[in-house]
Amino acid sequence: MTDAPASRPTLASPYQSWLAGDPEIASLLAAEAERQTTTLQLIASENFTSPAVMAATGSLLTNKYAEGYPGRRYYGGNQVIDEVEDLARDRAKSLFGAEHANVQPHAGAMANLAVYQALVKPGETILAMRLDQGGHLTHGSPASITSKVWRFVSYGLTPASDDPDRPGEIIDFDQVADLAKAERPKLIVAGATAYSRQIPSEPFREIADSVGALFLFDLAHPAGLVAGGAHPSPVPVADVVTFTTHKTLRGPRGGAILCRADLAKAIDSAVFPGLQGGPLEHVVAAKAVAFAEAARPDFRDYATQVVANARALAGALAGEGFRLVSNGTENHLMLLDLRPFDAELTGKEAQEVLDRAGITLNRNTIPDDPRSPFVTSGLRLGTAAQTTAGMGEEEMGRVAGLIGRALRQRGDDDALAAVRAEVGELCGAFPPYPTLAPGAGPAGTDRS
Ligand code: DSN
Repeated sequence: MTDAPASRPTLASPYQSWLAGDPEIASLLAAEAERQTTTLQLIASENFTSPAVMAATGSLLTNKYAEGYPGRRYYGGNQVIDEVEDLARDRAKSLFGAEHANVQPHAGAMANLAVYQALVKPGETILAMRLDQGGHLTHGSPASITSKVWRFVSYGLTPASDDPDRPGEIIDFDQVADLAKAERPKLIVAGATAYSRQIPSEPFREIADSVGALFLFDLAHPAGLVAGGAHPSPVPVADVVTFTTHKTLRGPRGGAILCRADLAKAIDSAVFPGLQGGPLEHVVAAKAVAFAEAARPDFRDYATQVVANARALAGALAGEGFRLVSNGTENHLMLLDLRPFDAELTGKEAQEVLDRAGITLNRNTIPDDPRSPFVTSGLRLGTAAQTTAGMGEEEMGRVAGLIGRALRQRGDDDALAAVRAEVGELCGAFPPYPTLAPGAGPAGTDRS
């Protein structure tokens, strides 16, 4: 257990002192603040959101019920809330060039469910990417409610290839086209959670048009890259785009939907009252803050650096003896095949060893993984968070070296402790919240 909060830095929350009456939670927040700032955050779906986003998330808007939409609420007293939500919708539309935005989904999963509910009748067919090839649970995994309500058909990746000029393990568009022709889906879904290449929208659009299907792009992971101009935008091409606000977009935890104006009513009704009750307006306010931050010129630099860092990290990890799924990365993440590094090492063990060394990431199945999803032969890593903290390509080389060392010496506690100490030193030079932590951070990292 950690010390009392009074002896801790207060970066755990802008309101840490208000938690004095709950020392248990205050202490846990302080411990998490320490973990986030002294260890490497390489989970591809995480980021360090700004103090302004945290302030809005922690605001008194959490007190307000606002079922409905601006101008059409079921409770009184929503004048301010309406302005907040209108601002969030307008900023989302402007950031992505969309005709309509719904900023109420509590999460990306809810956003996808709402789109299915709006556009596809129960039992009708949806074509999406298989979970074990990089898709998401809500793309029809047998474990997800989505597969119980709708009939899913899944596409996957091309076979692995050693040819650097023709990488394998990329979306198999021939398969997408063949399945679309054979199954006549109502909706085709693009998007993934563990796919390291850019996903073009045009081939999906063409295939959808050829069979009269609608086209949803699940932009959960690269939304920030699109906002920052580092990934092509699906917004002008797809009928609907869902995304999460907390990954590369660096906002609060939540989801959102963009769509054409003619689909707005169906999408809005599917979110509320179809799926959710009262929206989380404190989170909607924080989404508005994040959309404004992502529209600033420095966010373009950030998005470019995220991708450059991913490329540097991937190259350095290949040098350590890992195999990169699809031979590399074009976005913020990469998938490592551990088997060429060490045939005995599983993703589960690697994740646990790296946790002990202060390196946080997640195990992940690789395409056609012989091991179970709980064990896996792979790791997924992303650069969104440590890029926010100010790290660049040089640091990515160091990070790859630390990962290789920790995994090679995983039976040696002293060696792991030495890696942990170096990780602490590296993180100490790149504080994600220089204005909240004691002392000043390096130039250029102050986002307050
Ligand atoms: N859990 C998210 C991720 O890590 O990619 C997807 O929902």
